[in-house]
Amino acid sequence: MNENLYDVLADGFPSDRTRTVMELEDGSHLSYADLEAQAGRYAALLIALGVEPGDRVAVQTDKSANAVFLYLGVVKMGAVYLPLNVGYTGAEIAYFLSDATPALVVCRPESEAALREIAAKSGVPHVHTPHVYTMDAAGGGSLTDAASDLAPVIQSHPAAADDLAAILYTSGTTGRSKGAMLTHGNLSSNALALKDLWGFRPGDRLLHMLPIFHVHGLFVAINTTLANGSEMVFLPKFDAARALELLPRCSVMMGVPTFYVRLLAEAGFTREVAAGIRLFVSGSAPLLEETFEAFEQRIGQRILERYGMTECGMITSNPYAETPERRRRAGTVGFALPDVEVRVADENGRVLEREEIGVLEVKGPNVFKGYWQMPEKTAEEFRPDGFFVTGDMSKIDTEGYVHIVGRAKDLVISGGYNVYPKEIELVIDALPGVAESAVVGLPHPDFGEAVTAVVKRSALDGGEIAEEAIIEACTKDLARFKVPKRVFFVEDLPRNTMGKVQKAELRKTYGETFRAA
Ligand code: MLC
Ligand code: AMP
Repeated sequence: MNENLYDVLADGFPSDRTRTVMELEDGSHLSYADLEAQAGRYAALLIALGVEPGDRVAVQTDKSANAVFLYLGVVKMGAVYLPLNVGYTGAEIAYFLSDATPALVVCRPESEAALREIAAKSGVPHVHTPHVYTMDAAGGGSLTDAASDLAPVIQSHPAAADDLAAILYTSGTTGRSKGAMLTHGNLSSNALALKDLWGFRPGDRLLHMLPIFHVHGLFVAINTTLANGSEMVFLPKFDAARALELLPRCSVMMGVPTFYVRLLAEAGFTREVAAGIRLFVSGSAPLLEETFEAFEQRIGQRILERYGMTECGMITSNPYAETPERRRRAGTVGFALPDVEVRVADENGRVLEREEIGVLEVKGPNVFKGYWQMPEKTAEEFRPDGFFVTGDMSKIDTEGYVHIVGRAKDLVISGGYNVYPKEIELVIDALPGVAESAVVGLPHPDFGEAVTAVVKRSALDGGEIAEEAIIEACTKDLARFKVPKRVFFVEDLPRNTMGKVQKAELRKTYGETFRAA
């Protein structure tokens, strides 16, 4: 049997391929037949261009139906899909391209010239022939033009479950991003598990407002919907007012906590508006208990919180079908998915008892194959018995619910996007006028956490650098969601006796900064 993810998903496509797969912003509909034809044409183009199974295809484009079909076409012909956040700057992209050496790059038309230059420097082959193609926000551009006359590929590349389907970059504690290698088996096991676990049924319609270059919007939302052969209302981005208009026509919504905070800020978000939704899912960042409770009070539904990460897809979920003993519980992320094992261990790997706090470890068909070209890093993060060490501080309570109580890794999650302080600190420390910096996440009413920098100026360089200059410099090098929302200056960074910066102290000192906002 072909274990290509595309074929696994296609098993769930409706037998009547004229059925809708996506309704777009302008009200137009695309069918499963459109999906098959367009994904097949992209697959044909890649093959014609000499892209081979296992080659990487890097894609930095806006969210569109064709961007989804391109993802499916890449997977179908056996290449490895590498999505990149449109917020990433040239400097960030240069690293990804040099590390992943894709055979083909697809970008926004406005970044074509810059991407060509970066691709040439990064060793992307055939750049002169040209293997840098464009896709605009509506899904048009040179890639779609080149594919338009081709006969769609029908047969998917025969892939084994262990073959790579995608690489997603996740920032690292050292400041260098790591490419998480996800296999066909990783992605299909997760899609099939979620489809069953969350009760996907005929006629479901998902409100899709997430970005599609990360696990949540790409794999959890899209793969699960396709595996069920159902529909998505597919919007370019989250917009609370549009959500209010569309919710009455949908049955499932997935979002990061910021989506739910913003919905609750709308007076028009009422029980009536949400009455047709059978499932609201939250993840990618902790959902505050107060949000969970306010939502239940206003809407009469409990948000289902689940937990996952780039390396593992979805790991745990609160129950879909609730019983008096097993309800969706605020502040917990529920239970391991079927076939997934979780345990809490100390830093030496000793497994802890219920209620004891340690680091969550995961094993199962969802767990990635390793970091792209980083065998040592990969080995460091796996236990000898195959469990992956997530870096999330957690406990499993006496009833078996998993709680994420913090992070062993130095990580900020802002509006569902991960930001590794080290990456920002490296940019700030390189500025003239800066002696050193520490970046922390502070509580923020909208984003959950806000990236904040605390800086010690350097007397050597005049000692005058201002907050605006630091923010401006960061904006040049870093995606906007990583740029500090505030910068504070100190005489000295607080350190412990080992000389390590005490970030907890900084979080306490500046903790109220955004609360009133
Ligand atoms: C936008 N901005 C952000 C930001 N998003 N700043 C910090 N954090 C963010 N997440 C910046 C903008 O650049 C702008 O800055 C300013 O904030 C205001 O923008 P906005 O219009 O309010 O932002 P908006 O477009 O509404 O975006 C907010 C958002 C979006 C929350 C809707 O970030 C989003 O869709 N997040 C979802 C992220 C996600 O999908 N994560 C899943 C990862 S997978 P300026 O300076 O230009 O004014 C994963 C695994 C798992 O984690 O378990 O799922
Ligand atoms: P990413 O690397 O972008 O995939 O982000 C994964 C990280 O997001 C996890 O390691 C957790 O720290 C965090 N995360 C995801 N879902 C949740 C959740 N429901 N509660 C708390 N943290 C979460």
